[in-house]
Amino acid sequence: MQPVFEDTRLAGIHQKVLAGERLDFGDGLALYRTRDLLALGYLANLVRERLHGNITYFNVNRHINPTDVCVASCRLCAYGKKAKDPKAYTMSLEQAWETAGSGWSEAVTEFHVVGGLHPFLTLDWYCELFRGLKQRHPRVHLKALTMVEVGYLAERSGLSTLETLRKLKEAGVDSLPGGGAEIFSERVRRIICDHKIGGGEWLRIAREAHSLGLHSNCTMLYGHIETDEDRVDHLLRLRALQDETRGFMAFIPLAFHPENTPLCHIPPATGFNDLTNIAAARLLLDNIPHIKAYWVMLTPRIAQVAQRFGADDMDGTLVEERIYHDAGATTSRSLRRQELLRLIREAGREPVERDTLYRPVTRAGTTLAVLA
Ligand code: V47
Repeated sequence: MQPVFEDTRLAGIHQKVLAGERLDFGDGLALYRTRDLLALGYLANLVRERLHGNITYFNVNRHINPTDVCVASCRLCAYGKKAKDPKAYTMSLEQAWETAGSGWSEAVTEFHVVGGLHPFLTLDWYCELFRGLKQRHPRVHLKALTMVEVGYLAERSGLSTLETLRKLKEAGVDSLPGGGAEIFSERVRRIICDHKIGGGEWLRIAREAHSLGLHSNCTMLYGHIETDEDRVDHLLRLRALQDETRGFMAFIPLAFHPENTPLCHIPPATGFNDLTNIAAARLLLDNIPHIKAYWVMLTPRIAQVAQRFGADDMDGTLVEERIYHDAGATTSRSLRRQELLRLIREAGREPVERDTLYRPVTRAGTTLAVLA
């Protein structure tokens, strides 16, 4: 029996989804403008289950933020501090290596390393950091530095971004996280992050990373001053780059947390908004394999529901999250593997622990997801 769509614009999209046809800009706007959230979720879930069946991925990772000192003063950010701020911190290399080894590091398969744009830390310092991490934890995948940090390090070292990426890869970087993309619209960037590289630059550096065989993720920051058109434009620009490179592994929609930022007057995103973004992304990004429901930002509750609205990943254990917590996130800073398993199973999905490249993690021939 054909489902009946309250919002007639979704009926046409349903036909395209069934035929595996690509959605266009107008379809994207219809996805963002519908109030028939359950129909939207139904459509996104069709695609999600076609791609991943009943599996929900998660990983055992650790965030390392070596410094919160940042020369940029982005209005969206509650994390970055000026070097002279007494509350600012910068780890020494030894501290960063020690941080990596602390916590529940025995099963960690990924270090997620990002931080501020520090005025004095050099490309050589970062290369030493990564070499030291690899030496101490040779089996742990290094997902490190956003396109924004790469652009800044290139500028400061006088090298091209391609050469900078080459050096980082030589030092042990295995892939790049998806942060810093925000919203590609220049009008919006001028207001929320005018000190950052432009959207075109972000995409150019991602293209270069992919050309070197470095995979990356990609993100979009929503829930501030962007329009529906800005969101669809952002997603379609990511999709166009993915057609070229196939280098993106996962897309992560990030809800803006206004607390402690200069944009604190903006009301925070709602659950309706969160689920709409997950579903619209799944439907528009037909060439990006995974959609992550980042539980820290969404709350574990919404991240669970998102597994029925297009998401197939929950991100990981994190151990110590700082960026969202400085912006007032009230979620925990970490989740144990057992808790992630419970959340996923309760949502009726089958948990699979993955590494950064989405290969199932095995230990002595048994998947860790099964062991736990
Ligand atoms: O780049 C900063 C955003 C990003 C705020 O690649 C804020 O696997 C909301 O990129 N409110 C960092 N968002 C997080 C990120 C990420 C997270 C999880 C997994 C991956 C991955 C990447 O958070 C920043 C920026 O876009 N951000 N400040 C704020 N006040």
